[in-house]
Amino acid sequence: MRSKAQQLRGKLKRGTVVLVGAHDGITAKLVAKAGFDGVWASGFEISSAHGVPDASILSMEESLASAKAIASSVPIPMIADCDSGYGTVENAAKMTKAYEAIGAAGICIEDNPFPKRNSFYPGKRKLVSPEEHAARIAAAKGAQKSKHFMVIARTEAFIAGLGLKEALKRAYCYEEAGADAILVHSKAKTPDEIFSFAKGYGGSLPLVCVPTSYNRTNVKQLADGGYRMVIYANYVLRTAVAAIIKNLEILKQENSAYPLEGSIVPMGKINELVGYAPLKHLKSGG
Ligand code: SPV
Ligand code: MG
Repeated sequence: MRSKAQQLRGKLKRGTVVLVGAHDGITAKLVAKAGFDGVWASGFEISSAHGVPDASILSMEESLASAKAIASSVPIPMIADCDSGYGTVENAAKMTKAYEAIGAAGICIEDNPFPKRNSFYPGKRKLVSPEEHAARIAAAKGAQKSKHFMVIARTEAFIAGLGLKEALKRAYCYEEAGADAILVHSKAKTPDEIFSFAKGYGGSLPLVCVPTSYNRTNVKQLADGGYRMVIYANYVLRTAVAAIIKNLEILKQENSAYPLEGSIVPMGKINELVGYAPLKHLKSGG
């Protein structure tokens, strides 16, 4: 049987793939059921789901446990957002082995320092040198077992205000270090930055984007602009939070669960999602 990493590489060969962020088993199952190509174990979603900021507050082990719940809940490939690699090159190598062992099809490491801060948090930021990040990428590539496992190198050059030239320089440096794809992040309201990057990029790796701030640009436009992987990183959590806020307000106001009936799923739907089957062989009926 083809591994999930092989599945992902196969899909990438055929066209532009779409991944959606999740933070636990059930949200990953919903992403898979909706028909997306893969699931993104989002650092932002996983941190937020633990009630803490996306700023290297969770340990690698804590994030890994969430990623394991995600990977083991779905038949589709998972790429794990591994932030800035949890420290030194040795940490990056250890982390790669751990993520591959829990069933990740690939990981993504960004050129932020450790500890990192989410790309959309305000304030000035300084990236690690291209050489330092290239060393993390090389360490990750050296640590993987299967040749199909993917290491995505992410540059935050645009996020840090360093411009196109620096973004391209970093991409070539990470490609040279053995990366399997380049994720170029941007917080611009339009896709101009990422399109200029794709136009200027003369390397051979598939390009990956995260259309959060330029959300009017659809998958077809991103594919036409040169992107082979599109990650909708945080929409599941934001959808859930919007629905929860609304219904908790109603519950508090009405002091009754009845008004929620039309806007919640029946318990049977949850049972179906998690694969609950009554244990008929037990005398009690399970
Ligand atoms: C994440 O989902 O954690 C990401 C994407 O890294 S972003 O939050 O846009 O940086
Ligand atoms: Mg992240």
